[in-house]
Amino acid sequence: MIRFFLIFFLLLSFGNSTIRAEDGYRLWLRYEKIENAALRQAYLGRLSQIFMDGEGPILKTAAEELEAGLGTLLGKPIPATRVSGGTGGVIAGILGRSDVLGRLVSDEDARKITAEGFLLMSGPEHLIIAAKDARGVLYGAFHLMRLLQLRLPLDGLHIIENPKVKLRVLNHWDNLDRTVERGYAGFSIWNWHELPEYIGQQYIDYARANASIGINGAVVTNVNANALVFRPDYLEKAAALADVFRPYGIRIYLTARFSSPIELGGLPTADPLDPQVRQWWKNKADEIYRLIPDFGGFLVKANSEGQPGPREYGRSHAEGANMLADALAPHGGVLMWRAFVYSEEEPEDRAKQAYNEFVPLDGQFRENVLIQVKNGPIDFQPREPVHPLFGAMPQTPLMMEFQITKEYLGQGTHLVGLAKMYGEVLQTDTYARGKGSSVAKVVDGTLHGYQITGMAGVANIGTARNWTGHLFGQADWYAFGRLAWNPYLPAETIFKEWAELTFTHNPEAVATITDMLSSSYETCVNYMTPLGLHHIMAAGHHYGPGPWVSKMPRADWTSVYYHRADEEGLGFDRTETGSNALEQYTPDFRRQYADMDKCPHKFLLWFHHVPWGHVLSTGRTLWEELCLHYHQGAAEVGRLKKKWESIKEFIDKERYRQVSMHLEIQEKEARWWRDACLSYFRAFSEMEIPSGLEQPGHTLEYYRSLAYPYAPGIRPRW
Ligand code: GCV
Repeated sequence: MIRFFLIFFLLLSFGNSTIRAEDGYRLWLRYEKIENAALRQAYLGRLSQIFMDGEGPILKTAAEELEAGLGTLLGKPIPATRVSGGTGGVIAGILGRSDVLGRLVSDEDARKITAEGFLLMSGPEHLIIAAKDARGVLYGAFHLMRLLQLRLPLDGLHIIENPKVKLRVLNHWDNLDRTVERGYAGFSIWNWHELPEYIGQQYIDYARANASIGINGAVVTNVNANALVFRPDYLEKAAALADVFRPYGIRIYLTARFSSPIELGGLPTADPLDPQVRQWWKNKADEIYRLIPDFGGFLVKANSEGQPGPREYGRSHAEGANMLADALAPHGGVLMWRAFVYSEEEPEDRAKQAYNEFVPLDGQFRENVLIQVKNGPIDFQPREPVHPLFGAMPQTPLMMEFQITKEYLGQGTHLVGLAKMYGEVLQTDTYARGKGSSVAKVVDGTLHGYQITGMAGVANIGTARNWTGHLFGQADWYAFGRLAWNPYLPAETIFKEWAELTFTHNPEAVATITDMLSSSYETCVNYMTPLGLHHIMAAGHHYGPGPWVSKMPRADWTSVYYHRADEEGLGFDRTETGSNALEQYTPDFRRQYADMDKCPHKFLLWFHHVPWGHVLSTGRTLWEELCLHYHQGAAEVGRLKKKWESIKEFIDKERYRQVSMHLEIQEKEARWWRDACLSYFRAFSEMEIPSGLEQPGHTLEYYRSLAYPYAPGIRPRW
């Protein structure tokens, strides 16, 4: 009897330890059963079975996803079969191949669907998912399930959705040793050591999650690249990942280290005009395509921050890029070449260098080259004006590079809804072709008629059980996918969707989460870098404030280079009297920022060196305004916490706790940012923090003395 109880007890405790509560692993794909029986019945009227018309790995995925997703949502098995002539249920497939769909979809609708797009249309007893290709069917399937997850009606449904951007790609800054540069969610999800044999479930779930938001490419290695990935055994590992991604419509890409012909091929040079070098790359591309027939192509960081490149041989970025593009072209691969370039010797304002390097090359790149441009001219700062290149390269496809991981926006512990920032950038008018030339129109190709278009997001994914470390980091991954599909989607729409898919259907809670995400971006800018300040974080790991950083191997890695605080004032003069970086923008764009008194405050110190006592349009001096912004930002985090607390009853325990703990850290760190920065700038302004505002709790020396050598995400070779 005792033995029986012992076994019973052991089983019970083992069972308990393996039953997981809501831990975030399921992301926005939770597919909880629809509680409302009448609604379930209404859905079942059209979704009682699935006719998947056609074959192939991606259609098979679509069928399986529908079967599993609808089955759980509707609480009843929904079997998928090949089309058998029936008319009820979901009828999904590729137009032109299916008689059934051909009869149900009008020519006019069929004409409107483009590559990877889909039609979702409801009839009396059926629901059609029609596309021109298999990916379109898969995206349509996920869209349908999103509608159900959002409890939206299917009556009279008639949606045509086409992706506005062709390459929707995650960039992983993941190293082969599993460290992640600027990664705050643990180690890399790619376990290269165990590949190709061991295929972790996370690879499959990663692919599903991406497909569900329309992401169709993944660069799995760091732009600070390692030539080893081109060694045959590593290529086999990459091929194994490609096999996992393929059924989800995702292509794999690799970063190409420009010096690979030397490091791996034993050649004496990597000169892009050298015939042997060109042949080496051609052979390497052929070898890759033999293993991975749908390989996407290469992403390259060249002549930047120590990475090798064509400039070492006196060749231009176009010559370097074109050599690699030529190797990929016969296989249909693309080359993504980064514009994040600044020279070691260049005394020029860093914000101007990429423009100077690339604009003269406009029109010189091969057709399969995209230039990948960060959203702003410096480096993913909390807020930057848009990169001047977006208004200046009409003949070269420019792809957007956003950072999803929060290197400069609170890393792994701050809640900051990045869709707000992405939207602000995408909606900015470049005036490249007169008013209405938004960055979104440049990126989606409508402004200049680019043939290929793309958007890249530096991933925030790691081995953390909830994928992103901070649970709300999932919202940034989700938002990136949704905006890459449609750069015009309002941030609030995305946040609302994510809140409901991820947490609850309670309208009050959804509204609160949407509000938290929407306001958090401005909040973070205020407590870190208000009024156009930038790059004033601690050196190396970029964790926490470091406006005093002045000694680094290069001046443009220091904070003092960017804020230029002196007894007179604060800010970087980028007008005619300073570096004149403003000149790189179109005249209409420039006009908004040239005059210190008219410049929008959010970019005031980006473009101007403003005297401390200068009275701004608010009636306050620069110093007072600065103090106010820092204080408002820190206070807002307190309000974020209160908002989260107000919806406690609607959130499951485990995830509620995770977010609460991170909000505590954020509040502490926001105050740290505020007090450290104001203590530092006060030494220049020689003015007091206005009475009525909380004074810093410590001396400037104390803030300067804080050191965090093991802050995560640091670049291994700094
Ligand atoms: C991948 C910044 C980051 C680096 C990053 C670089 C880049 O400098 O701090 O970690 O390197 O941008 O985008 O290449």
